[in-house]
Amino acid sequence: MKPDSVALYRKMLTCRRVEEAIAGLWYEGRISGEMHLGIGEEGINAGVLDHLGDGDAVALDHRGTAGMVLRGVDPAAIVKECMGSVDGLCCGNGGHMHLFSKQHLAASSGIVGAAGPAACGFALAAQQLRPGTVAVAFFGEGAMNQGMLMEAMNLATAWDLPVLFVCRDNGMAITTASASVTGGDLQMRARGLGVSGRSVDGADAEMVWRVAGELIDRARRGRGPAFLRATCTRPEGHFLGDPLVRMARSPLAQLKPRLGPLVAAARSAEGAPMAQRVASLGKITSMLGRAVRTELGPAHDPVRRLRKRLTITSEALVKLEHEVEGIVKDAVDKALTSETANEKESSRCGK
Ligand SMILES: Cc1ncc(C[n+]2csc(CCOP(=O)(O)OP(=O)(O)O)c2C)c(N)n1
Repeated sequence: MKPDSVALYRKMLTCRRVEEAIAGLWYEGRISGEMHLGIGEEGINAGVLDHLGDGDAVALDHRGTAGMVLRGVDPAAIVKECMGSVDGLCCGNGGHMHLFSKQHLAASSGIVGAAGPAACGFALAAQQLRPGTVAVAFFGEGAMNQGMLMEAMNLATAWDLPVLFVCRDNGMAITTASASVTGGDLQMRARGLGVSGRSVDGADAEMVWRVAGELIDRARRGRGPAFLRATCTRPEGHFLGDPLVRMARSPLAQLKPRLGPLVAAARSAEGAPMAQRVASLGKITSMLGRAVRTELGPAHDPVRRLRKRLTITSEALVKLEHEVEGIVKDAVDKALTSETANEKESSRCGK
C-alpha cells in the first residue's frame, strides 16, 4: 500500500493551520481556559484517519481538534465551540475537550483513557449494526496507565471488536515523565491483553499511513483489535502557555520573577529536607532540558518532513499551500463574523 502523499500533506497542513489559528485566538484572549492542541501529531492523526470512511467511528481525547477536522467536521463550528459560542459544534457546552458530532460518528472526552471504552462501544455497534466498519481510539501514553483503557483492550479482545487503539507517545503526561511511572513495555502490555500491534515514528506520516492501513484492514476483516504506538514531539508542551516551554524558550525573562521565591524557599528552615529539595531542583532542570529539546526540528516535524519528500513542482506546492491557507482563513473569518448566536442555533441547543 502506498499513500497519496500530496493528499496526506494537504490534510496535515490543514490541521496545522486550523490549530495555529486556534492558538492565535487563545493568545488574543478570545478562547478561555486551558488549550491542548495536537501540533506535532499531524502525521499520526492524518496517517491513521486517512483510512476511515463513512460508517467508521473515532473516539478522541483532550487533543481532538485535528481528528474532528480530518473526519470532515466544519472547522468554523470547531472554532466557535472553542470560543464557547452557542452556535459552536456542541452549542458551546463542550469546549475543545468535548467535541462531538453524531453525524461524523466522532466523540472526544477530556477524561484520560475514556477514548478506549468509547471506541469499544463504537466498535460493538460496528460489529452488530455495520459489519465491515471499524472504530479508532486516540490517546496519549499517559492513558496507558489508566485502568479503563486496559479494561477496554481486554473486552476488545474477548469480543473480537474491530478497533484500533492508537497511542501517541510523547513521553510526557503533563509534567510527569511517563517512563518514571510506567512498568514494562507498552506493546507487551497490550499483547498481554490479546491486542497485538506495531510501533512507528509518528513524525513519518507515510510510515504511519502504511502501518495503520494494515492494522485497520485486519480489524475491518474481522480479525480483532490492534494497537499502534506512534512516537511524537509536541513543541507547545502540555497546553498553550506551558510554563516549562516558556522557561525553556526565554529562560532569563521567565526566571527573573521566580528567582527570589526560589532562593527564599531553598534557604527556609521549614519544609522538605534539603536532599529532597536538591533532588526536586535536579528534576526541574532535567524537565527544562526536555522542554528545550521538544522544539520541532525538521526531523520531528511531520509536516515539514513530508513536504520535503513530495515530488510535485514547487509551483504546485505553493498553490496547494495557498489553497489550504485560504480555506482555513475563510473558516476562521466565518467563525468570527457570526459571533453572536442566531435564533435558529439557539433553539437547536435548547437555549
Ligand atoms: C482520569 C483523568 N485523570 C487525570 C486527568 C488530568 N489530565 C489531563 S491530561 C493528563 C495527561 C495525559 O497524558 P497523555 O495521556 O500522555 O496525553 P498528552 O496530554 O500527553 O497528549 C492528565 C493527567 C484527567 N483529565 N482525567
